[in-house]
Amino acid sequence: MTKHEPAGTFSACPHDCPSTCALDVEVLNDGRIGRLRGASGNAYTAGVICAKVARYAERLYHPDRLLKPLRRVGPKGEGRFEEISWDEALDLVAEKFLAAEAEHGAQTVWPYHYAGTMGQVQRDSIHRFRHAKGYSLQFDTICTNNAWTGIVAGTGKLAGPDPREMAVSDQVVIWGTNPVATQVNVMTHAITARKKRGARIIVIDVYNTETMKQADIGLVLKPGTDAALACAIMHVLFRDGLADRAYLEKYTDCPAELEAHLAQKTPEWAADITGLQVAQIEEVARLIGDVKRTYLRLGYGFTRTRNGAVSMHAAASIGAVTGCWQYEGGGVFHNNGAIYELNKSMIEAPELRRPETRFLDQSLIGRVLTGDEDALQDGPPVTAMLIQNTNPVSVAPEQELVKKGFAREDLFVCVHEQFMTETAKMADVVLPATQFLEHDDIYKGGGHQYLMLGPKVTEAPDGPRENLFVLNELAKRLGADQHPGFHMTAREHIDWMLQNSGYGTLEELEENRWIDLQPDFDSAHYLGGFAHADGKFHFRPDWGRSASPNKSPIGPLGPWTTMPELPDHWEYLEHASERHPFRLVTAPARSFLNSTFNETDSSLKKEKRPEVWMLQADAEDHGINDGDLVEMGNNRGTVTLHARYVEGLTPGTVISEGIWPNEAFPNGKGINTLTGADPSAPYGGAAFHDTAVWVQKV
Ligand SMILES: Nc1nc2c(c(=O)[nH]1)N[C@H]1C(S)=C(S)[C@@H](COP(=O)(O)OP(=O)(O)OC[C@H]3O[C@@H](n4cnc5c(=O)[nH]c(N)nc54)[C@H](O)[C@@H]3O)O[C@H]1N2
Ligand SMILES: Nc1nc2c(c(=O)[nH]1)N[C@H]1C(S)=C(S)[C@@H](COP(=O)(O)OP(=O)(O)OC[C@H]3O[C@@H](n4cnc5c(=O)[nH]c(N)nc54)[C@H](O)[C@@H]3O)O[C@H]1N2
Ligand code: SF4
Ligand SMILES: [Mo]
Repeated sequence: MTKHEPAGTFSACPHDCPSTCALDVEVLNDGRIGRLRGASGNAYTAGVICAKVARYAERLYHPDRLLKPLRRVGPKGEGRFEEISWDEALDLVAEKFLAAEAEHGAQTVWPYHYAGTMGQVQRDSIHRFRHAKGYSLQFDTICTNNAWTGIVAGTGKLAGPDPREMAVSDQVVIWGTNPVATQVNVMTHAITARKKRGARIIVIDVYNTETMKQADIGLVLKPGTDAALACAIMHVLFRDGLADRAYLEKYTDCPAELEAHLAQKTPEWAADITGLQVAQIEEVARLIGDVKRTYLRLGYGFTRTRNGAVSMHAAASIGAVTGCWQYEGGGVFHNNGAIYELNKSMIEAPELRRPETRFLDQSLIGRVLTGDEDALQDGPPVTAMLIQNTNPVSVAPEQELVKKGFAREDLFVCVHEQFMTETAKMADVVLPATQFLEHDDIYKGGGHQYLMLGPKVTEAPDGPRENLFVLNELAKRLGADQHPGFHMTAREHIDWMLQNSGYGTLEELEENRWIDLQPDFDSAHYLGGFAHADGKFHFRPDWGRSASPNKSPIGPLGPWTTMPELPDHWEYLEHASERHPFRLVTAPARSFLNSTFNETDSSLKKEKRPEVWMLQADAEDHGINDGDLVEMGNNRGTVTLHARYVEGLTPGTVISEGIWPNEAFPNGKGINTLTGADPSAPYGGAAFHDTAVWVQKV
């Protein structure tokens, strides 16, 4: 018998992760998928991917994958379903959507989606579908609002220095992100800089993360106090002659005002607010001032507080004071979303959108589904939903309301999923979805600069269908498939988008796998001026009218009128109180990706169980021993989980990693029982790491 060499092919990681890795896919002799590896020819992926995606075969061939369309038979949420055919399922969904529309108008239907796949076709075709019918729109608030608003308030554009320049930096400041867990490639490039150039790595977080353990200097501060740290750093820079005054004059809006404003923002002032030592702040400020090639890599984590946009803007302002932007390996980077300029009109059909249609806030899904009039914007109730690429019954804040909403008998829900998630369990119809290796799509990297093809590399089992299929078929059954986008395959969509964006053809991309869209050095470093109309970096943002790509469609939200005019600590946080003595941060787990992978055995084994991590002294004050089962709660609800003593936290802070299934908690209530949905300022968004709680022994 001749032994065949395993074949290889390629893809791109579809998950909601800034790394969007280029993948080499091993195809075994029997045609099944083997290991996934990072493509070495891709300069950002550089051969490295995370462990959970390397072992993707476990998820692809998982015995619990959904394979057949299902219709609910028992009471809502009980989880009893019967198999039906695709035609029956799609007919039923169309019939229910039409009936809902006849009773309440088209906006009673709310297609709800997020970034389970980041593929441009499979993720965003749902917009074409909703526009074609005039269904309610979705205002995306669950992830990026504060971060994008804060950075764009300063730079005017969501883009920055080439992320690969981290490897030629002399100092990488990893601020409010935990890349060892959440975007491993940041570490690849930072460690390269350390090995090749002796670069220093500084990490700023609220606990001693795996990333901080690899740092030369780690600063552990209180959640939501980063702007105070940033102000004190800038105070020292001005005070000690480390500010680049020529740069400030040329490139920033109001340097003299900023300097005067910062005069009182001393390290002593910030030490009080942040819980850091004065000496720590002085040291880091001096290092940031002394080392010209400093690359500030700013993450999402430190913006998931009610004041998060202010934190991001303040941290980004540091780069404009030192002028590190001018140097290779220097500058401030958060995300490259604005460099791609894709023409997605065939996918999304924006011309079909009716201007009067309401945007419902994604994070407020609990309030929307329980009939909150503000959340519904005084419009009709939501009585029908199609859900793709998201698992709100685990990931959305105010979980008690979310569950109550999904339990409504008068709400018809169709969930298109790969697994029987907690959201799918609440559905009336469940449709099985393909996984990324089984369909065609195209991806862009937020943390890098490649546009990447992810072609279909293996046949799906009999049953699951791609998102595009479901949307096109439903549009047809609803009599709303006039737009040509409903009659195209994913490959045709990719080709159309590429050609109409000026990026060649699908055939060319199949040859090249990816396109490097890195802007030239001068524009990436804003050497010709920042992206605001006046060409300046703005220390004084126009919060209510910023250029944020996440700008609220219903105007500024939260107490935005009281936002600080210049970088400052802003007290808009869910503060601890006598009743709620702790502040909870619900950081991601390394082996899960949001709620994805919380169904695979190897990830579950690594993460073990839901826990709350506390300082021993804090725990003892409340009579809690290491390993005790405890209740953690606030006015939104209570969860039960095990306590663990850890070091490397500020007093009063507790950490719970990972979005576990609700059922992994002894009382059946997941971590988002505790998190709030009230909008951050200025443009909304859930503050997942900003939650006051009490913790007590069960
Ligand atoms: N393994 C894994 N990878 C993931 C994800 C996952 O769940 N698991 N999620 C994916 C998604 S959707 C996203 S958006 C990205 C997000 O990735 P990141 O940008 O890394 O953001 P977060 O994961 O929210 O939080 C990162 C860190 O911020 C810290 N943090 C929280 N509050 C504060 C604060 O007030 N100040 C400071 N300085 N730090 C704070 C947390 O402790 C955590 O260590 O990761 C993606 N990658
Ligand atoms: N407590 C707490 N909660 C959080 C966060 C936190 O840090 N702490 N982070 C928040 C953030 S940043 C985010 S982005 C959200 C993310 O929340 P979600 O967007 O809900 O992300 P996932 O939990 O990964 O769920 C994605 C789902 O999409 C499905 N899926 C994947 N590909 C496809 C496909 O091609 N078709 C279909 N139909 N389905 C597919 C997967 O099986 C999975 O169930 O969670 C938020 N929730
Ligand atoms: S690091 Fe992120 S992009 Fe890369 S393989 Fe893992 S989840 Fe995917
Ligand atoms: Mo996210």
